[in-house]
Amino acid sequence: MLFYSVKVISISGLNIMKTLVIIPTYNEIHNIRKLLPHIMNSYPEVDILIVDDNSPDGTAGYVKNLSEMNQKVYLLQREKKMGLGTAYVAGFKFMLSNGYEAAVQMDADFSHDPMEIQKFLEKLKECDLVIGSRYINGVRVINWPIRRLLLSYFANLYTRVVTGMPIKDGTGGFKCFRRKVLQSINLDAIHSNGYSFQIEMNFKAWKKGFKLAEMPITFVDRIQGTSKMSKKIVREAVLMVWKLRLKSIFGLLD
Ligand SMILES: Nc1nc2c(ncn2[C@@H]2O[C@H](COP(=O)(O)OP(=O)(O)O)[C@@H](O)[C@H]2O)c(=O)[nH]1
Ligand SMILES: [Mg+2]
Repeated sequence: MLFYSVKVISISGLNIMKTLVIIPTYNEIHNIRKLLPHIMNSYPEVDILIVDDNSPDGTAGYVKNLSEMNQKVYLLQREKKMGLGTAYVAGFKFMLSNGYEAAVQMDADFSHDPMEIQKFLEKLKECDLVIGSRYINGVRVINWPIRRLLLSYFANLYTRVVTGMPIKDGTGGFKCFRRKVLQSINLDAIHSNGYSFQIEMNFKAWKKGFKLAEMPITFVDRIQGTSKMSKKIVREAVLMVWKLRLKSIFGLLD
């Protein structure tokens, strides 16, 4: 009797877990038109979910068309702009209820290089949450005004000191989660939005004892579209780190 051993090798050479790439969008039509085909061609085995907040520029219309032609692309359309954090929470819930093993989160504006996705998935084999880091092994940020770089750098230093979490880039948005991390965090209790959303997710995963690993990435400022960063987002983060620290001291972290 003959036995055949069949080895499944994916087209990109990655033998990966069932993966969903989640991308929140607000007025990203110029970027998403290039980014989606880029990811689809480079990683034919991953699924992509766009969470759009009714962008006036028609981002959702483009994604909807694509999703009707391609089973790998999904669109979650929300009524109005509700912030990055709740967009990710909606994406994570979709990921959990559809049986994915890994979730990659990234921005739509090419600040996060889609070619790095492969490295995130490789790294996830040794840990539970991979955090793309601009601030390990030097500083790798391209085209940001010095003002914004300093704000980000010192926000990270502040976060590290207040929370005690040993992460150099806790505010970055290019990350990869194992299913069990998202399953164990109470997503309904996540209310923060901008930078503090990233910090809150890292902190809760860390406090639950999951293995976090930082991986060097190069962040390039967007060329198309505009940033949705605001003073409100910075203020929210300043307070949130204290809330997290105090809640964890008093055992109130949900
Ligand atoms: N769905 C949704 N996406 C958002 C919202 N705010 C920002 N985004 C998206 O989140 C990503 C990061 O936002 P961006 O403005 O580039 O922030 P910055 O990189 O910190 O300047 C981009 O893909 C945005 O389109 C929002 O309120 N809702
Ligand atoms: Mg950006």
